Amino acid sequence: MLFLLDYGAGNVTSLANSLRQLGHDFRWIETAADFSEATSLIFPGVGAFESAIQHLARRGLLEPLREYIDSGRPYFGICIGLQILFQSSDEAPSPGLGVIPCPIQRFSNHDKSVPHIGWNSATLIDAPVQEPEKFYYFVHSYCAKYDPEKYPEAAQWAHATTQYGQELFVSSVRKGNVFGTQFHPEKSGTAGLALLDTWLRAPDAGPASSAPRAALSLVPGRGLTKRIIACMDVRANDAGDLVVTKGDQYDVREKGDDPASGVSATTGGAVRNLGKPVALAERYYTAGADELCLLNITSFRHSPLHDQPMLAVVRAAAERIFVPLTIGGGIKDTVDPDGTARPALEVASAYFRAGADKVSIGSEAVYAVERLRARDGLADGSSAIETIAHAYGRQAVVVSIDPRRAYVDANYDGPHASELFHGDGTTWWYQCTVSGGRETRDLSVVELARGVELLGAGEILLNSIDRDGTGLGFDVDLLGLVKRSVRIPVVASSGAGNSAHFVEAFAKTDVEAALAAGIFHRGEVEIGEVKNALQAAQINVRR
Ligand code: 1PR
Repeated sequence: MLFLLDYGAGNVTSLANSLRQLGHDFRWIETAADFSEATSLIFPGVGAFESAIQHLARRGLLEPLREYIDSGRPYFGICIGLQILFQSSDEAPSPGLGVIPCPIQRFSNHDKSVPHIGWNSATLIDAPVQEPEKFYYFVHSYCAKYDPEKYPEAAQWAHATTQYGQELFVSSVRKGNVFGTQFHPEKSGTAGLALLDTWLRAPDAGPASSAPRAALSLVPGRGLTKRIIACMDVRANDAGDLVVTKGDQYDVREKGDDPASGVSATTGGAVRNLGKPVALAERYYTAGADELCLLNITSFRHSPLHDQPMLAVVRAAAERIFVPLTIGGGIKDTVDPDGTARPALEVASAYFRAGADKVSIGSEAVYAVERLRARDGLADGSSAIETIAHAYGRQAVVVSIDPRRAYVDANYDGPHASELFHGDGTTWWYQCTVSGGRETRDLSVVELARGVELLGAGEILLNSIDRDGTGLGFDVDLLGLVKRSVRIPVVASSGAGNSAHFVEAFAKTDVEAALAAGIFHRGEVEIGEVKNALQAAQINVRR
């Protein structure tokens, strides 16, 4: 019987969905006694090494896990489930299982963003023939460096390596009964599902090569691909159904009178309805989107966790799509109708359990940075960013920023004077907003981006209210500014009108991903077309 080991990390639901999709039965390890019934075991970790070790130790599962692996029965570790096999991790004081005598170390962020988030290739060390490149989804800040001179014994375990910037790391290990991947097969589309299925059909990995490993050199042009993300802004329409909508500069209502509702132009027409969220998500997954994003855009209103319809949408989407899913809107402390308080961490946990891989925090991140500023930059661990990053790892926390240009006199010398841009006879800085742009705050986009990075955000989703829905292209001034201010990945958003706009964003700035909504929903541009244009411009993408 196949068993899955769940220590409360984020990606167990995704793995369970993948196994169901592939038609494999499984059970969960609940107690130490369950290990004796397991004939194969998958440990799908994500997040923090220390919380994984502590959680297993608290539940009395750490030693039984070691005994299970020593017994020679098949083991497949994913991400933290791979890292735990190693001697130690820079991330944590607790030792690992020590099966592989080598430390897990942090990526250097001198030449690149950390975490390493996105699709990268895994090159098999002993591939008999040169196989076509396969791409898998990675999300981690720590790795086992591939260094046969320094760690010859550990290099013997290496099954595949991956290049990120100027570093080469072990992306899968294989020896005897043990197999492990640093990437997430459950989130790696058809390539990942095929890899899982192959292992499940023959889980005895077999002997690894005993030949000494040679040093490998970096290959120019190889490495992390640029991600293309489809975003669905979701809200209830006037009939109460959850629909994907799309605004112009955040106004999602039809212009002009709406005969059905009798609402006049002065108060706004009906909510634009561009389709059902789950059906659209499935369409974008099939079309090759590298990631999907679902944003509950009315969550600035009261958004209780009890009976939350977005949870059902996430659950249904996660059963059908096998690329990462980010959920945003309403990730904050809430109160249910019966008065039960739900801290942001509990709200996020409900979305992770439903199948989300990351949560995106909007307004609450602005308030958290304002509080941080009031404490002279001292983090106190209380914000939603901190509590969620602590429990699930920073890679699971995205901050969605909704900035708007604030126009000032050309001779402005106020507090944001160092962040001014000039063009077409105007001068501006980028000001943050909350509640879907309804309220501006005295905080610049640079202050917000740096603040959320300090609090523990793993990625920034950078919208632009000025460009949203206009089709005029991404605001490259804004992208460059934020990208230069932080060391975490940045996703460009708002304004895409054609494929050339994606090329421009990646050519002119170092953003890691670009997101669009309207052009994909209206079928004006296909995801494949965008990737063709990027490839033609020598920009590395997943095919
Ligand atoms: O504040 O934590 O509850 O989060 C609310 C979330 O909802 C935030 O991520 C915020 O950006 C989003 N949101 C709120 N109101 C709106 C609105 O449109 N009225 N949508 C809204 C933001 C922006 C992008 C959009 C891109 C690309 N949508 O998600 O998809 O601009 O569009 P385009 O390619 O068509 O130009 P909280």
